[in-house]
Amino acid sequence: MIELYTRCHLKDFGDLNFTNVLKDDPYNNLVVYPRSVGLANQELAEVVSQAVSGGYSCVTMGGDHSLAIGTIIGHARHHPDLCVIWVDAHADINTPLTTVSGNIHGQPLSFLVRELQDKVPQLPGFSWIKPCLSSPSIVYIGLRDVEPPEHFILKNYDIQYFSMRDIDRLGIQKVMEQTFDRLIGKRQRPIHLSFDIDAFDPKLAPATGTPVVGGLTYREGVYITEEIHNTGFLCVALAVLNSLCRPGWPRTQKSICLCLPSAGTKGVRHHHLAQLSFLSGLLSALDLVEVNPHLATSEEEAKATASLAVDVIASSFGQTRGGGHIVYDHLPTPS
Ligand code: HAR
Ligand code: MN
Ligand code: MN
Ligand code: MN
Repeated sequence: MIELYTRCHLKDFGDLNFTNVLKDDPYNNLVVYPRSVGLANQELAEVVSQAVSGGYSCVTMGGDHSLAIGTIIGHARHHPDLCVIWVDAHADINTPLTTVSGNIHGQPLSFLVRELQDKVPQLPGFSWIKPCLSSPSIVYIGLRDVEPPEHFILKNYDIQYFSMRDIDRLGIQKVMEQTFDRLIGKRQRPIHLSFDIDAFDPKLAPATGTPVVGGLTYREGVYITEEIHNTGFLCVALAVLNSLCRPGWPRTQKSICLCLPSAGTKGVRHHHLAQLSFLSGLLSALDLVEVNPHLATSEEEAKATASLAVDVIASSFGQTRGGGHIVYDHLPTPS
């Protein structure tokens, strides 16, 4: 499906088998499986960095959200200037000292944000980790279950977030505009999209571990990924327009948007741009996490959640609700 509608070339890097470290006692009698999670992420980082260095946009399907430690570190080895869009009901930025649950899936970002490191103790199994993100390079979308220490971090470390309330207030289109202004307004950077399926409303995505009422609609979720895909389109459009049209064409995204319709009259066909768009693109890595069919109470629930995940991935790579003409370039003529 993804290959058909987007013409992406797909390579399956296979499943990773992780070893559970024996005698993996909790850190502080609270944080569970630190050595196993640390080691799994160390291996994951290696594979992701290989995939990204091979020129691929790397999709990682989980598994829980602690895997973002490995995917973001691996991604950053090749693209140190990356930015992160974190779509989630939760902020996942507790430190090992603020967590109440002890689950590492509620803490991954705390290990990655440079500015936070004097507040983060080193867990056993985590000594290989090098923080690779600065706090203004993260934008959250969909939050509605944020604990007080996490809220303190978001406010005091200059991390932008759009809660469900902000989406109600602004609408998803403005949210995406402001997200891109923040992350790629000044310079184009690779995007790491970390998408937790629990960002969606539990009615749509019931098969997940920590559902929270009041989540994204299908349309809001897919709009987010369509817009992320479109950043690539604009990026390539910019390159094509710059090389074929007027030198010194205004370089802001908004002006490029306006420029696109006139590109055809300059001899650059829309079709041509569309074909080029998937060769580039700012989306450089995608995590799709917290889908857990075992937690479904029926087969329908499991299937609904999984097919939602497929739509998130496909629309991130160019499947559009408006239809695409990439695979269709002429109409049959009556004889
Ligand atoms: N904030 C809670 C904790 O730290 C909940 C964790 C969230 N669960 C996830 N991650 N699915 O997004 O434990
Ligand atoms: Mn989990
Ligand atoms: Mn999460
Ligand atoms: Mn979550």
